[in-house]
Parts: sequence; C-alpha cells; structure tokens
Amino acid sequence: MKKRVCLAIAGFDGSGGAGILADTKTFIEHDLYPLGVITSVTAQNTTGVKDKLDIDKNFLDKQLGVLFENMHFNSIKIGMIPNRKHIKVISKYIKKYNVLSVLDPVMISSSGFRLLSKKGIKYLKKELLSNVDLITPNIKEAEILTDCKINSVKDMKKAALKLKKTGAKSILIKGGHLPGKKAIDILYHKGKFYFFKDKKIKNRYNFHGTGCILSSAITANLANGHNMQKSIKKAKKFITKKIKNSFMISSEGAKYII
Ligand code: PXL
Repeated sequence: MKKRVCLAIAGFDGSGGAGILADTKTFIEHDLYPLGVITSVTAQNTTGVKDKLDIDKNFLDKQLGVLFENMHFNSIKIGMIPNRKHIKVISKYIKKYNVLSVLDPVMISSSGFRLLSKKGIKYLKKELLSNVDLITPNIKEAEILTDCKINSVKDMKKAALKLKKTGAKSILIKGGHLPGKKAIDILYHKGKFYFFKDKKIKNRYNFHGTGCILSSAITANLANGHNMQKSIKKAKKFITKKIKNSFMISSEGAKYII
C-alpha cells in the first residue's frame, strides 16, 4: 500500500494543543503518514507559553537535510519559526524542492509570548512568503505583515491584495477575531476572492491550537489531492467539528481540541 506523506516543520508544544503534535495528529486523522522537523521547543501548559529553546540552526538544517535526502512528501506545513536564521535554512529547502507548502505565519502565542523575533518577521516577509503556496495569517498577523489596521472584510481584502503584491501566491486571512456573529475568512487565489462564512461558536474560554490545526488540515487536504478552495472548505468543517468537541484538559486556561 502506498501511503501519502506530510511534513510539519514547527515548534513543539508539550501540552499537545498546538505546534507539531497538533499537526501530526491532524495528518494522521486525514490518513496521511506524518513527518516532523522541530524548530523550537516551548515550555507551556494550558495557561500559556512560559519559555522556549530554539533548535540550533545547523541542527535544523541537519533534520531537514536527512529527510529531504531520501523521502518524498506530498505537502509541507510550516508553523512556528523562531528566528531569521531558521527562516533562511527552511527557505533553502522550500526553494530547492518543489513541494506544495503552507505557511502559518505564527508570531505571538495567544497568551502573549513572542514566538518569532521582530527581525524574523521582516525576513519572513522578504524571504519566505513568496516561496510557499499558501499563507494563513489571522487578522493580527496580517496587520503586522502589511502594516495596516484591519477592522472589516473590506480591510481584509485590501490586506490580501497588499500581500499578493509582496509576492505571496495564495492568501487566506482568518477573520475570526473581527467583531460580529459570523466568522469570515477570505481567500485570494489565482486572481479571485473566495469567502468562507461560519457562525462563531460561543465560548467563554480560548481554544488552543485552532490556527495550527486549520493550516495542517489544509496541508493534509492538499496532499490528498483536493484543490485550494476545497482544501480550505474541508479544513474549516474539520476544525468546526473539533471545536464543538473541545474539552478542558485542566481546570484553568484554554480549551483543548482532540
Ligand atoms: O498557535 C500558535 C503556536 C504554534 N506553535 C507552537 C505554539 C503556538 C502557540 O502557543 O506553542 C509551538
């Protein structure tokens, strides 16, 4: 039996809600074989990220080098990258090998911990955005990447066009944090806008890892041969169901998704 394979290049969240554990769980649920390369190890629990230890850039290079040397991937998801030097290493492989790739431009955790350095953000814009097939910023990340405030769907469209100008191929801006009863995500893909509208799920807790799971589900759907729009539609359905089944793994902090 031939199995399709997805690679996650991401940070490690020992609480299991986000990062590479969330990515690999998602790949398995899409009947894919998961591979992983770790960029940074975080110390965190349900109340947030407390610290991180970045992987040495030469060792990141080694992890990627040995996998690319003798394995084939159907798609790649890139999550947390801590620094400029790590972006440089990852970008070398993304440019060299022509594999479908999705970048979730993770910058700051929901608890407020900086996961990507300020210099790293600049370099991400310059070096990586234009080399992946899809980027999936949330509103805050899209604001940082474009230097524009986003308060409406109109602003989201403007930001997507601005990101397109900087070289991004396809752009999914997640609008869940805008006010209103509906969560609207917009995709700019091959010269057209697509809108994904969902009812917001009422909840007095934060959910942990939704961004990671959505982008890895999109990556998984692309590996399974779906086109961009279908991959996003299916991934949104997947995460909505997961959120409905989310649970408190501890008496404090965020709700987790299994
Ligand atoms: O959800 C963003 C994210 C991604 N990757 C890792 C994280 C977090 C948030 O905490 O810890 C490793």
